Amino acid sequence: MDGRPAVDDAALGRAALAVLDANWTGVSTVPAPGIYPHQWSLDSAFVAIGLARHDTARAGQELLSLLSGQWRTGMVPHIVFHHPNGYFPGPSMWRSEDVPEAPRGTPTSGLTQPPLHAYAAWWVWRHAADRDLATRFVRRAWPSLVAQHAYLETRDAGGAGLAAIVHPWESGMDDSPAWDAPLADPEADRRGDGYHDRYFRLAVRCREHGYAASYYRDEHPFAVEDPLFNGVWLLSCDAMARLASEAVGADPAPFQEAAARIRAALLDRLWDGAFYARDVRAGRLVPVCTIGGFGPLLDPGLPRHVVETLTALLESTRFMGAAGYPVPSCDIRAPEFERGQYWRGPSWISTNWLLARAAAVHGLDRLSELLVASTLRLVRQGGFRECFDPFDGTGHGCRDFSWSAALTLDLLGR
Ligand code: 2M8
Repeated sequence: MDGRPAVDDAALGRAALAVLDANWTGVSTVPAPGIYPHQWSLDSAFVAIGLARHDTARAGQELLSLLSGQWRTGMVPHIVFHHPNGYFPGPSMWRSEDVPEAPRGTPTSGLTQPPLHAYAAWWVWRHAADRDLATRFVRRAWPSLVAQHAYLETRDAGGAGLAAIVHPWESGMDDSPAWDAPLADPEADRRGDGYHDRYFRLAVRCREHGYAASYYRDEHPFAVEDPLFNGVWLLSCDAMARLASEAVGADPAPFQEAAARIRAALLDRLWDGAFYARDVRAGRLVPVCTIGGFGPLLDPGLPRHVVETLTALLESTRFMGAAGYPVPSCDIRAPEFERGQYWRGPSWISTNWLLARAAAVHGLDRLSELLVASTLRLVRQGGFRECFDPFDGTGHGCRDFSWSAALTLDLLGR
């Protein structure tokens, strides 16, 4: 499975860079031509990670360009619209310009996405050929990253130290079955609304309440503590602590303390033999195992017995064990699993990359290598597609998808 000749790697790397060049607008990178013609938050973090070893300046610019859309509340929006057209829901739905805290002249969405940005900034800093340039970039980004982390504290709808997402789009795993129960709504059933009608109505509700943290905390019907979102937040808190002491000359302690708080809350709130999303409004865990449940594995301080239980689940026939092209985004044995449906079954390069990192962090080198090799096999066979059938590797969704190309580049350079 691994042992391909270096010449193949070189060609794959060139192809990945060509995709990123084609998707570069001069300001930032679009996730894919046509379908996603703006700047997405999570995608930009992965793009910066992929560019880190190749182009420090562009990796930094990718993140700074995203942060130009940051709100005064500290929220980093999930989409920054550098031009008005081409995607629904676009600026006329979000109406960020009507919100006093949103930036003027740069329309954005009103939601956020997993806060991978501090980790991406740290990755750029760590791998930069030009350390001075990287340090200047980190110092520029630092106040925005600090504000983003403070904002996440305001999202604690459950009052226990975790950030709650207020819309499935905030998870990065839009159609995951983890959101089915929290989205259940007899009124919407009666109208015959599909997922996307519900998503749209929920986004309109956020807008009608000014995207206010107090509304999210007290009233909004969808408030979910997601293990991936919070695992990524914890990872970025660790990265903030490192950047504070290594690059910025700031106090790392508040970020170390935040990481410890999130770790304790993840174990206390979301662990029940596996990590599950918690529906804050219903006061219960959503009983379906998805790829999101492996998010806390990114934490270097996760207790050993939890790491062992999680990796046994990951390697079992419910995830990697029965899939020729892992890692499926949902437990293969769950009734909700659908091999071709967006985030309900297919394998994704982004989550594979995060899991390969998580395995490496815990010294699980064999597992990490297996994840790297199977991820490279997906793109070698299927190209830089958005996602892949976990049984036969067929590509689905967009072609020339930026994060698939960027993370391939990183895996080749490791
Ligand atoms: C998908 O999400 C967007 C909405 O934000 C969509 O479905 O139109 C997700 O896969 C998300 O994680 C990703 O950031 C975005 C752009 O690639 O597409």
